[in-house]
Amino acid sequence: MDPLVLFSVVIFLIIVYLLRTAFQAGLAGIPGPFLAKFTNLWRLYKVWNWTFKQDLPALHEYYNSQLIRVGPNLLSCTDPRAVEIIYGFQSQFKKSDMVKAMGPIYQGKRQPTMFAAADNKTHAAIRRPVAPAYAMSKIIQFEPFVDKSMRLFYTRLDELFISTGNVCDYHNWVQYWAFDVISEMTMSRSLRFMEAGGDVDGVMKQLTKETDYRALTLTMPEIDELAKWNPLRWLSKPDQSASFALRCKRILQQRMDEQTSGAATTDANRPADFTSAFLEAQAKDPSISDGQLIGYAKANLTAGSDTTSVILRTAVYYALKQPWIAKRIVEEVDTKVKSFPVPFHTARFDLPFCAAVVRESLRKHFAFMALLEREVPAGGCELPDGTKLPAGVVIGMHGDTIGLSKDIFGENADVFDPLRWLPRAGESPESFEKRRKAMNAHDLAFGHGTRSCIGRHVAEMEIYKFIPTFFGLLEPRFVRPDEPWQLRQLFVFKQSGMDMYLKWRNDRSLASLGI
Ligand code: HEM
Ligand SMILES: *[C@@H]1O[C@H](CO)[C@@H](O)[C@H](O)[C@H]1NC(C)=O
Ligand SMILES: *[C@@H]1O[C@H](CO)[C@@H](O)[C@H](O)[C@H]1NC(C)=O
Ligand SMILES: CC(=O)N[C@H]1CO[C@H](CO)[C@@H](O)[C@@H]1O
Repeated sequence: MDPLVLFSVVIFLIIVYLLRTAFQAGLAGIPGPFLAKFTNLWRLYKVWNWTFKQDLPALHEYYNSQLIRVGPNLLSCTDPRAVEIIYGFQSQFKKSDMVKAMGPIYQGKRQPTMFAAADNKTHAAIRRPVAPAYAMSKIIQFEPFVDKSMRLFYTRLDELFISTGNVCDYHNWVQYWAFDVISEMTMSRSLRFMEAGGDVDGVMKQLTKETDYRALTLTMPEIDELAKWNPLRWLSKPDQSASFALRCKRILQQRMDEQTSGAATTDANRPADFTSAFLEAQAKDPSISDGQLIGYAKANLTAGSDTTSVILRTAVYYALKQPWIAKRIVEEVDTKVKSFPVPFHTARFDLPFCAAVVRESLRKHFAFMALLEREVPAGGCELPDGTKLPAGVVIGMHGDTIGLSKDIFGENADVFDPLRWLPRAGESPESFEKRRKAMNAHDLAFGHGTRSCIGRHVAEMEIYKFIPTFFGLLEPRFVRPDEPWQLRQLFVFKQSGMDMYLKWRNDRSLASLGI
């Protein structure tokens, strides 16, 4: 055949394919960026450029629609009424294919994880046996260990920054702390970031690399395939040879050996950590491999440290940028708190303003950059505004855009204002309760429904305790008070540039923590 004819045929077929993609049934009428109708490359570029999450609200505004098309088969929805339809306990929507790229790889095979399981059976099989380990009644047993790591946190801050007057890179230190806490809970071992005062064995760096890579594969899972034979040197696919995995593996192996040899019982007061829960699950179901256990632990460590530190940065940032907030936290702590670290129960139930700051931080900056994607089930669905979607279409909401809903969160939804979580002057208890319920039902910070965050209580214990303890003990001051923080937005939203000077408040010192 004439090469020119062949070439024309190929071009023709590509055009037909692109047009069919763009004008597929049920999606053709939904507005969105022109390129996004044809290819995921549009979104890949936005994610790569860190502007996907940031530009999403403006895109909805530009197209003046609660439903926009951000990929050939992907819709972003900001209609609060759709939360229950898409994520509710009764919903038949399953997780989209994007999560396939999420499972950790062990010995060349992708391990099924709770987060990444798409169908409800696999998901239930993974989640059900371990769910009890994440219940509040179990998590609260870890409070002494959270306290211990808080004491270490302040001891290190005192040594390195308070007593020397050096600048504290707060944005990093909260992550060291969150990491150490979650690794204590997961495997009764700390990764010792706080002791090192920095990265250990390049673990942190590796983790960022891995999550960055994941952010891109989530947009285009094909990248994962490409990376298998790695034609592009810059696309280095992270794998189990990485130091983080090796370190986890070593620690977990130790933990498992201890468990089997009975040595783990030396500390009788120690609550069973997640490793014990994994091991129990494995004893019941021997088909769960050690590799899976390591994958699980690693996934938990990543799920639990990046996200928690995002919220700890958000809360402290806005409290210092709007000094009335920090002032009010301090007043509340001074009247109600008797001991440090602030006990979880006090922090959660006796400090309404501090609790409101936590809720507002969770609302203001959703920790992930991606939509919470779900697939329209067989038979299609109808959205509250009457739009009908065919089966197989992927639809998602983003915590940031839903958080901007004025109907739900009030006219000032775009600003950080903890007061929205408290009764307003003159507001009747009934109308506050109604408002509060609506906000709770549309708060996507921890997701919603059967796939919502299983680690929520872990995160809440850390965050609720941290805020009043921090402001109760220290007087933080930004080094560059007039400059905004810097935002990195690939897989998780990550803030930096929160350098600060720290000093103890009046009569406070390490002794306030019983050290
Ligand atoms: C402030 C901290 C945290 C935030 C904001 C957060 C947020 C979320 C969100 C939004 C989801 C739902 C994802 C979806 O619907 O696609 C989720 C799921 C999940 N999170 Fe968290 N998370 C946090 C901390 C943690 C911690 C500490 C752990 C582990 C101990 C954890 C483990 C998980 C797991 C295993 C899932 C998957 C649950 C399932 O699919 O059944 N998270 N998280
Ligand atoms: C995103 O694109 C803009 C404009 O081309 C560029 O200035 C910016 O550095 C990019 N950001 C990243 C993170 O690549
Ligand atoms: C999974 O969903 C199907 C309907 O799609 C339902 O019949 C079944 O009970 C669900 N299974 C579990 C374990 O929730
Ligand atoms: C994010 C993630 O995958 N977390 C894991 C935490 O541990 C449980 C218990 O085994 C796993 O099922 C989860 O997948």
